[in-house]
Amino acid sequence: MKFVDELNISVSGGKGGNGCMSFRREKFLPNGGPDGGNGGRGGDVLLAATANLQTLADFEGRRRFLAGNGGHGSGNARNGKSGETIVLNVPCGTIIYDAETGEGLADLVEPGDSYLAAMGGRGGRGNRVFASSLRRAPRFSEKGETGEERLLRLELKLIADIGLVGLPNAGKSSILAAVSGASPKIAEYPFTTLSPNLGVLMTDEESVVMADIPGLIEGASGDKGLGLAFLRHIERTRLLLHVMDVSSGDADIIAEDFRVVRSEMCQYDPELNTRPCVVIYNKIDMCEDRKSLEDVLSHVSSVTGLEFLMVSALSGENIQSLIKKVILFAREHPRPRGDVRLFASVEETSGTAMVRRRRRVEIVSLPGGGFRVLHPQMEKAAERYDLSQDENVARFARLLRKHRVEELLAAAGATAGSSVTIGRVEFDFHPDIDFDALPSDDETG
Ligand SMILES: Nc1nc2c(ncn2[C@@H]2O[C@H](COP(=O)(O)OP(=O)(O)OP(=O)(O)O)[C@@H](O)[C@H]2O)c(=O)[nH]1
Ligand SMILES: [Mg+2]
Repeated sequence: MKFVDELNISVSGGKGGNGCMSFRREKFLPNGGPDGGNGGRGGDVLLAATANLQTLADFEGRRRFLAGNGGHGSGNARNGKSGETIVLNVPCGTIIYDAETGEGLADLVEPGDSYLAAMGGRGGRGNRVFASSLRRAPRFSEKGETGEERLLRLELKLIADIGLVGLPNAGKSSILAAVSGASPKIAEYPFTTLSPNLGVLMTDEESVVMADIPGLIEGASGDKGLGLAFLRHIERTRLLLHVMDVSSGDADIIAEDFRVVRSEMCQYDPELNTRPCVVIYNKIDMCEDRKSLEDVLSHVSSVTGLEFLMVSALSGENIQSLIKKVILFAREHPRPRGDVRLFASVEETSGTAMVRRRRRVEIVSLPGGGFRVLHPQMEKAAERYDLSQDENVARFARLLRKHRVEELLAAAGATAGSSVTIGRVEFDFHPDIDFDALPSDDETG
């Protein structure tokens, strides 16, 4: 399957169902009470991390996701059904950004981590809810709110404990295959690996995840070869295995190989060169003079100063020692849960999405001469109040008065007849409405 590690998607919560205005109608009961039910909540869109995926390729075909709408309320106090929530599965290591602002929203690391990406709209209340001892026959209901709509950028940075780096053809994929259950493509030509492979080393107590990425070449940081775009997938590892083909037995060639890879990693992120690293001298089966190879490798290692291991992925020589080393390292350096999260914890993040912040009213004058009122609560109310019902018009007017919108509009230069937009509602400005003449109501939303 194609490997995809970056893309944009748009998500929308479902619309809340409308509340219903209705009165009980029964034989011998001419003036039944209000019995309009509430609209159902719109469904949410959630993103959830799963260990079964290793790429965002599933999103290639479809980029727009809408949760289900809530059902409308009806008479007889029947509430509408909640809209269907949809859960989009993403690989572990998916980072979610707001595509418009670039703000980081969540980092889904562990299987099961989830993020509330778009909340469904609230259902409108039916007239039954508004009945009180003073108002026995409310002749209004609310409309459902639209769901949240967001454009998100998903970026995958795989989660692995160990990362394999090295020149093309060094034997990285062969090492991965030798130590784990993975079976990546292996071939005698460079750039066999075109996208990251993950392998898992299982013991009775633990499982260690190893990532194999395409080979790095000189100039990778200047976009040569394939390697650089994939270095991000070893960013979140705790140990690097630098795999080198030592079949030449030549100290200069081997030292140059080391230098090239380290310098490319450094140009991507200098921190990668301070990451714990074990040098894996691979293909030792190809050297006949083992003694002189050992001398060469000891010399190179005295220069690099890094721990090393001589192995053959092909014959299996020293592969058990490599496995032991890797497992010991993982055991001694466990990944603290949550350490790679870039943002507030997932729970908090989804919490913030639900907070309705209070904001000051802002008036924006539009190029065509009209005005737009910006205020989340009023925008929602404009949507919720069914303004074809007189009582709702009165409620909405009272909400405007509560927030002193009239004065603000006048201050901004609005005059009688100016067009005013709040959310999706547009009306003419009439600064002389006598609010006190409107029917009394304490429900101002
Ligand atoms: N003789 C010998 N050949 C090996 C050994 N390990 C790997 N090879 C061979 O080296 C070639 C490259 O191996 P890969 O595992 O594909 O190398 P890679 O580093 O993943 O290469 P890219 O994916 O292109 O970066 C293949 O032909 C392997 O069979 C080894 O220990 N001994
Ligand atoms: Mg490979």
